[in-house]
Amino acid sequence: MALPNKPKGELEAVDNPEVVEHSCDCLIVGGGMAACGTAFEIGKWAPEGMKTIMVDKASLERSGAVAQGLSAINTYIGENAIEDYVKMVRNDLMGVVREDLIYDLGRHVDESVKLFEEWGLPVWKKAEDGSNLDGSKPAKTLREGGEPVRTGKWQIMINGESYKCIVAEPAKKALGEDNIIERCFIVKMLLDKNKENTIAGAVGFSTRENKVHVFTCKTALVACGGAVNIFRPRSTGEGKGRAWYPVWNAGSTYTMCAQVGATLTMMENRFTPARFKDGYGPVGAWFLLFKAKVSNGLGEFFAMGDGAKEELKKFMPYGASAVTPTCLRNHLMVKEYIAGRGPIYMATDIALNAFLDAAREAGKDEKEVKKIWKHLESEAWEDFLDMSVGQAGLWAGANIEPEKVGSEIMPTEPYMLGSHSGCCGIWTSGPEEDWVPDAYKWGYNRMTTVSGLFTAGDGVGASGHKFSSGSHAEGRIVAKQMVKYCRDNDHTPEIAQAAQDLADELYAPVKLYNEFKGASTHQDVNPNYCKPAGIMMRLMKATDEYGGGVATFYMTSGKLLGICMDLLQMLREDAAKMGAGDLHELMRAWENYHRIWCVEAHIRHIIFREESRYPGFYYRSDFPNVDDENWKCFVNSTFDPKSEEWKCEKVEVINIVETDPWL
Ligand code: SFD
Ligand code: AMP
Repeated sequence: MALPNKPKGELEAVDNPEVVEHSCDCLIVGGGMAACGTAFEIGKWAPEGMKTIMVDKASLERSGAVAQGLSAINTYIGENAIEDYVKMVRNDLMGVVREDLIYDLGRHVDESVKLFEEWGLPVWKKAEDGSNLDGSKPAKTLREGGEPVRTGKWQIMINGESYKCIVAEPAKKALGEDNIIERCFIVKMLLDKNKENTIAGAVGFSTRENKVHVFTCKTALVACGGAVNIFRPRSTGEGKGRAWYPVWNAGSTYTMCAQVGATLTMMENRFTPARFKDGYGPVGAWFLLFKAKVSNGLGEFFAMGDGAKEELKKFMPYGASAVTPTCLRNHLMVKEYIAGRGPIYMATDIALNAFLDAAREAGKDEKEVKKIWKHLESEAWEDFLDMSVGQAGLWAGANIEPEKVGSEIMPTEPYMLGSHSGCCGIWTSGPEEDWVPDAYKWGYNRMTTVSGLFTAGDGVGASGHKFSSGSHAEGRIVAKQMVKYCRDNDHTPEIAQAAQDLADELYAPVKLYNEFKGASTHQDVNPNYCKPAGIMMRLMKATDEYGGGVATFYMTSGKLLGICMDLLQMLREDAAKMGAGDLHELMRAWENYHRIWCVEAHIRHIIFREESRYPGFYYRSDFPNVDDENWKCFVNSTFDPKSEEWKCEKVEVINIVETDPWL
C-alpha cells in the first residue's frame, strides 16, 4: 500500500517500534523489473484464495535500476536464434555460464517486451523505406510484426524515461494495492523452525513509520537487484553519491539468500562498466547506433588493428569472436591508461560527421543534411535524457557539442550484479527438461538451494545479459514455479524467532544511538557508536585499495586480498556498533551489513579462483592469465547458517549449445 509523502524533515526513530505480523503464501521481496514480472504473472496461476504480498524498500513506480528510465531494451531475441543468444552471453562472460538458464530466458524474454509495448512503452520502429521512426510516429506493434530499430543484434531502442512506471502499473494492478507494502526495507529472510533448509518468512522495517513488519510465507522470491557503493566511487566531494548503478541496491539479494544457506555462484565476477566520465552516461547507443570508435589521448584508435588483436588473443583461448567481451574492451582501455596514453575518448565528432558525409555522398542537399543532423542530435540527447539525465546536464553545463569534440569515457568503479554484463549471483535450479543436465535441476525452475526460496534478475548467477526485459521475463517464470511449489508442498510455515526479538534486533542501532547521543557535542562523533556513513567509507577504502578497485586499476593479489579479508572482519565487528538516529539512517546501517556480507563473498571467491578470468573487470597479479585448463568451472560457495562456516568449491560447466564456432 502506498504511503503518503512524508512531512518535511526526518522521522525520529523510537526505541520500541510497533510490530506488525503478516501471513501469506507467496512473498515477493523487491519491486524492480523481476519482482514486477512475478507480481504481474502470479495471479494467472494461483488458485482462488492463494495470497501474495510484495514488499519494496522504495516506491514501485521509480524503484530499482530502471528508476531513471532506460533508452534501450538490451535483450530482444526477435529474428535471432535462441542458440545464438546463448553463444553471445557465453562469449561475453568468458565461457563460464549456465546455458540452461540462458536458453530458458531467451525463449521467454520477447513476450515481456511485447507486453511493455502494449502497456504504453514507445518502441522505436522502422518505416517501410528503412528509415527510423523513433518512438513517436504511429507504427505496427511488435506483436503485429512491426520492425524495431536495432542498435546491435540483441538491442532495440525505446523512449524509456517512464519505463519503470509503465512496468509497475500492471504489476500493482494484478496484485492489488492492499497486497503491496512500499518503503519497507527487508533485513533478513527467515528459515522454518521445523523443516530443515526451508524458507518460512522475512523481516523488515518501514522507512516512513516506526514499524517492524514480520512476514510468514510458504515460498519467497528475493529480487533486490545487485550491489553499489561497495567500492570507492570515482566521484568525490559534492559529486559523491553519484554512481552508475542505482544507489539503493545494496547487495541485499546475495546477502539475505546467503545468510539462510543458499549457494552462491560466480561471486568473483563483477561489472566495471565503461561510461562517459563523471556523468556515467551510457555508451551502448554510441557504440552500436552511432558506430562511434574510441581513441586514446594521442588520437590512436587503440581498440582496432593488429595490436589489439594480439592483446586479446592472450585472454581468449576460444579464438576470435565477432564481439569483444565487455571485460576485454575495458582491458584495452586500462592498458592505455597504465601506459600513460589516456584519456580515452568516445569520438562522437567523427561518428556524427560520418553520417552527414554519407548523406552528402548519397546526393542529399544541405537542407536535407541539416534535417538529418537535427534528427541525429535529438537521438543522441534522448539517449542520455531517457536514462542518465545527469550526463545530459553535464554536457549542457560543460558546453559540449558532440559533433565538434569527443567526450571522455572511463571504466567506473566495480559493481556486483547478475543481469547486465556481469554474472554473480545465486545458484538456482534450471527448468525441468530433458536437455538440462541433472546437476542443474532440482525441482523448481529458479529455486535456490533453500527449499521454497526463489530468485530472479540480478539474483540468478551465471546467466548475465538478461537486462531489463530478461529480468522481467525471469520474474514471470518464477511466478508459475512459486505457485507450483505452494501447491506441491502442503506445509504450514513457522518462523523460529519471536516477532519481538526480531524487532529488537532490527532496531538495535536506534537503541544504541538514543542511549548515547548526548555523550558528545556532535551526534556524528561519539565514543559509543559509529555512524553508517563512516562504516561505508571504511568498506570502500578496504575494497578499493586491496580488492582491486580504481585505486590500483583493478589489480589485486592473494596478499592484498588477505589484507582485505582482515579489514572486512574488523569492519564487521565494528558494524555491530552502528548507531542510527532516524529511519533512513537505520536503513543505511542495514544496507551496510548487506554490503559487507556481499563484498566478503566477492573477495572469498576472488581468492579461491586462482586466475584472472575477467581482465578489465579485475586482475590478480599472482595469476594474471585466463587458465582454462584449471578454471573453466563455476566457483560456488555456501554459508552454513548453523556452523557459520563458508565452503568454496569448483563446479563443472556443461555446454548444451555447440561450442564451435564461438559467437
Ligand atoms: O544502458 C529492496 N540495465 C539496462 N537494461 C536494459 O534492458 N537496457 C538498458 O539500457 C540498461 N542499461 C542500464 C541498466 C541498469 C542500470 C543500473 C543502468 C543502465 C544505469 C539493466 C536493468 O536495469 C537490470 O537488468 C534490471 O533492472 C534488473 O532487474 P532486478 O529486478 O533484478 O533489479 P532492480 O530492477 O534493480 O530491482 C531491485 C528492487 O529491489 C528493491 N530492494 N526491497 C526490499 N528490501 C530490500 N532490502 C531491498 N533492496 C533492494 C529495490 O527498491 C527495487 O525495487 S544500460 O547500462 O545498458
Ligand atoms: P551499455 O550502454 O554499455 O550498457 O551497453 C548496452 C548494450 O550494448 C549491451 O547489450 C552491451 O553488451 C552492448 N554494447 C555496448 N558497447 C558495445 C560494443 N562496443 N560492442 C558491442 N556491444 C556493445
